[in-house]
Amino acid sequence: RAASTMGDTITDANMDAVQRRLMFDDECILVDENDRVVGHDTKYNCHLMEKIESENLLHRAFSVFLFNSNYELLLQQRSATKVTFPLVWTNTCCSHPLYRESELIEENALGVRNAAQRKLLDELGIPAEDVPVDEFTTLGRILYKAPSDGRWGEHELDYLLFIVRDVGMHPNPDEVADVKYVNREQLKEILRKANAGEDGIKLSPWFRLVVENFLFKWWDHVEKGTLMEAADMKTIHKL
Ligand code: DMA
Ligand code: MN
Repeated sequence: RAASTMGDTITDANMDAVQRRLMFDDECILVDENDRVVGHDTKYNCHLMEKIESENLLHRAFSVFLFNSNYELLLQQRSATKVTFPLVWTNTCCSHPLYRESELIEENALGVRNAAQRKLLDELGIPAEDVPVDEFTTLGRILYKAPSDGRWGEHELDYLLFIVRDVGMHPNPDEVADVKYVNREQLKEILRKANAGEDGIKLSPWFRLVVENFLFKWWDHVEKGTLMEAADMKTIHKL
């Protein structure tokens, strides 16, 4: 295939058709470092490292952490066809609020929560009624940059959303290779394997940042039902 001459980098020619459509149809929200909306651009442009660097493009994103009633966290392994970070293990669901009225609503991050509900259905087949937008807790925001390969990467202002619900699920194979609920000990074992390079397990850079900075202390709040106490929507953590 065409990519063989350039490692595994995905080119326009060999990009998966489903992922290509999303790259051009999804219009991401451009923000400044204070999360103020400054414009919009295609998902394609927002994830090209060259554009990110030359135009300092930063876009808004979200990361959902869904726990069941046993307080186990749902992880997903990204599909092999994802343009960025294929086959890495990560939190439940990640994507971008789009430049459209329903997903630009800033009050209590409702736009981001609407987008999260949309993508939990698209990626994991979780019905909207199983993840009501009012059930998400917005814990905080992180700003990070992470190359995926030579050509693609992330530069995001990422909203961290937690939800504790038992849900129905039908993963979409275009998006998701595998799913798994884990308790803390099981996640620590996955981290150990990823760090040791065992079983080919890789973690996404944003999931790693959340794990290293916040996840285990927030997990205590999940179990105690005190997540609101941990929320800080004033700070933007530059990681
Ligand atoms: C983008 O996720 C968002 C984060 C926090 C990395 P993604 O690459 O899974 O987006 P999409 O599902 O829209 O392809
Ligand atoms: Mn992104």
